Amino acid sequence: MKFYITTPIYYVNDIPHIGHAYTTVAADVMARYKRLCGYQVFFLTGTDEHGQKVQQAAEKRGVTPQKHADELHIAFKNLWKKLNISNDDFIRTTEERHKKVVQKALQILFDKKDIYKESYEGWYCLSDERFWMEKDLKEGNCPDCGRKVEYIKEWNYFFRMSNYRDWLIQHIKENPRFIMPESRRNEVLGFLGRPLGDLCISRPKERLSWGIPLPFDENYVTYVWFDALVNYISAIGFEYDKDKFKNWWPSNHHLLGKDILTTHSVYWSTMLKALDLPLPENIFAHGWWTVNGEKMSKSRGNFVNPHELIDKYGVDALRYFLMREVPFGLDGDFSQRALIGRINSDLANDLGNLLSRTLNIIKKFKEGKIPPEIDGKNRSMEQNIQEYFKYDPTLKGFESYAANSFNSFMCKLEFHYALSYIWKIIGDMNEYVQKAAPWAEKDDGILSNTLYTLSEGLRIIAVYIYPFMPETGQEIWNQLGIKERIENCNFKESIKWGGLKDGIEIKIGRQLFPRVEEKMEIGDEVTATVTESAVAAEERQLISIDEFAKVDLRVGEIKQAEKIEKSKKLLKLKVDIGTEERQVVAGIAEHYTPEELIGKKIVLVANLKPAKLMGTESHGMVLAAGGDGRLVLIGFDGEVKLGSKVK
Ligand code: ME8
Repeated sequence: MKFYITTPIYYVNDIPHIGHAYTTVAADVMARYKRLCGYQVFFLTGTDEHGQKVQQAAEKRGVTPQKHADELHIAFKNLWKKLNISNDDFIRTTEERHKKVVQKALQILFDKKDIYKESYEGWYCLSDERFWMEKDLKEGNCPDCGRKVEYIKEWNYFFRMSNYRDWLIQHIKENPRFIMPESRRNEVLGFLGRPLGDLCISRPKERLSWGIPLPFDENYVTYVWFDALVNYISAIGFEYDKDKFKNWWPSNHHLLGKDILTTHSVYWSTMLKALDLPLPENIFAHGWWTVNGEKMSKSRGNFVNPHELIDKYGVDALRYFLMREVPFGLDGDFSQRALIGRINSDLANDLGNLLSRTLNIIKKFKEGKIPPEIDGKNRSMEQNIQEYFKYDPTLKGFESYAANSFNSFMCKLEFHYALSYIWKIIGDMNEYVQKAAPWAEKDDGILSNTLYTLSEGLRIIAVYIYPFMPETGQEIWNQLGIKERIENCNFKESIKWGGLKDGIEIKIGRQLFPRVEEKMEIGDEVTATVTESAVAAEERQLISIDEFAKVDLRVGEIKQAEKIEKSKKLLKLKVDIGTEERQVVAGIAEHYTPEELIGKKIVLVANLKPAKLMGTESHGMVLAAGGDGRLVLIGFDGEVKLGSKVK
């Protein structure tokens, strides 16, 4: 079973931004998933280093195009490393292995008369590097990028693309998965419904010198798109490594943005047909990211640099956000606010808390070791879960149910569905832990079952999220005390219930996702700081505002105070909370004399379960702050009514 996936090769005219990161992360998610599923995977990315754009960028910097490309392609490699991209190869179009294949492909087409020379005149867009017919221009400018066009007349070489139009229409119609999503497929069919010209594949050297020379005419270089598209076959050995090529071609997915759908679905498909090669199984054109509603560009100053986001929020938070926020195929708008929202809710609250809660309870009640699943004299695991899960899928059934749905989402590149599906299960587990309340469980068997259920659920979730968040998936395993690396496991095997061995020692580690505090600034700008995770894991247990609201805090006044016999620390207080007087035992005898307490306004926890301390009943708790061996009662800065709620 083999799987070959590609990203576009990116122009080295500038450094990469989140748009480039988007396609590459998506390809990485698929590559990692398929590897886990046992596929032999080839994941290709790279850089497009010829053509006018790159030549101009080099001129601007006052360096040769080669030096420029040598320097700039590193920016892409560095970003992919930082994003944990697991590409198997990185192709540069200035490499010999690529140039040779481009020339070979040109020669094949020239020899079979699919390439011919003709005089040509028309409107040329420097930025798009293509000719337009006068009727296509928009107010005299390029209909695609809106920039100025030049009138050019020259001899050039052409590829007989028009010959393949009817065949291509039929291929697209017969293969619904060839172009995805469907809306894009219809767009291409619409484009092909109009007359299709031949493709100009050369540029005279006197106008553009930075390109691969045509093998049959040294006065010309190859059109950058003909050069670039060939990367998908040059990297895997076309015409120089037959076995390698046979193993990998045709590719399973070409992932790209909607901006370059025509070049891939029309130019590339017809080029392949002319070369007698089968077409890729799928070309997937995803949507476009804008930033706060605007097109991203350096000149607008809204260029989103992935390095900064990774430094601020972590690599997996960014990977998760890109894959979860927008359905793959639709356009999306990037804002830090949305990113922070995802981090705080999905990652910190839902996933991070679930792990830290589970592990801390295991630490506290089970000496830090994964407890066994079933205690003979107690309820079975199924009973345990069924009680809390009234709906399907139960956690236990999730290995088959979830795997099927998850796999079908992944095969359709519906990353957001795959993730929301997993987050539904994470939500179920949070509900489960809340209802099962293991911290209050007295029955040891039930407690063991609950804790096993939670840790085994987390172990499996880690496998599911690993393709999206490789570091987080592995970190969950590490903290559960599992020594293996997820990438060395088999997906189907590792999602089977019961894989977690009881008795292993957990290793509570870093907080998975620290909450990010959001601070609004002028306009729509958001600055954010990551809260430090220095506090011990137990203290980091965050609660929601609703959970906090469960504590009934009231203003009270101490009416009476007396020592409790034989106790050094305890005082018996009578506290007036407006509607009633409460008897409360407080451990403040070493810090206050009974007399000085009378008339003090204090904060009382009014809904605490009654307790007996040294034989005296206590109906609440008085709040005090400690430090340097001294306890100080919490009071008020001004007048407050007895019984008012403290919020
Ligand atoms: O077109 N939103 O390179 P390129 C989403 N060299 N994706 C975006 C994006 C955005 N705002 N901006 C860029 C080229 N992308 C050619 C490709 S392939 C044989 C040659 C992504 O550097 C998206 O994948 O302009 C888009 O198709 C690609 O970067 C364009 O990269």
